Amino acid sequence: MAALPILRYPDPRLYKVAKPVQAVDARIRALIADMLETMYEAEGIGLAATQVDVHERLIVIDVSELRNEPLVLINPEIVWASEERKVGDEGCLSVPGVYDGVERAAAVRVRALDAQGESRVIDAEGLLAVCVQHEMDHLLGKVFVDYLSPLKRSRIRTKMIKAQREAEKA
Ligand code: GNR
Ligand code: NI
Repeated sequence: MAALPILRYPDPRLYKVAKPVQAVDARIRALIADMLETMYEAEGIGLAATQVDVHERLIVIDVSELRNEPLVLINPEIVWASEERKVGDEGCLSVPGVYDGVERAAAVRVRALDAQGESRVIDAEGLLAVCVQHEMDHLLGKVFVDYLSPLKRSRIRTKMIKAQREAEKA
């Protein structure tokens, strides 16, 4: 297993649309292991393959307190979303240090394949519902800052590019 580098906003590769996983084979299982290691090392509650520059529909999530309840979603589809919507503060491993409110469905039902390639249905509410929607957006080439105002997004872009330059100097 190995932790993978995480793409940082505004890297254009974060805007690529992921393709379905064709087969849950040894390559995908190795990628799942690497993505879980990457997520735990970065202390995130979720990670989409897009963020590690793999453009296939694969997500790992762990919203548990003890960080011992990994969830793997392959080719996820939202089959139902509540009419009720909620605004919650979000952050992203690809936009470190930025947190802002995003409105999303309060609850969703998702169908996906698990790490064994078995079809599963997951009912999500609260933080899990937020995380599933945030990760599925990544697979569509969307980052949470895309929901913010153009002014906020432009400030975030400038801040990220500056931080990147500083990191390269160091
Ligand atoms: O670690 C993460 N925390 C988080 C907090 C609120 C809403 C969404 C998230 S997802 C984020 C990890 C990440 O960037 N996943 O793509
Ligand atoms: Ni994210």
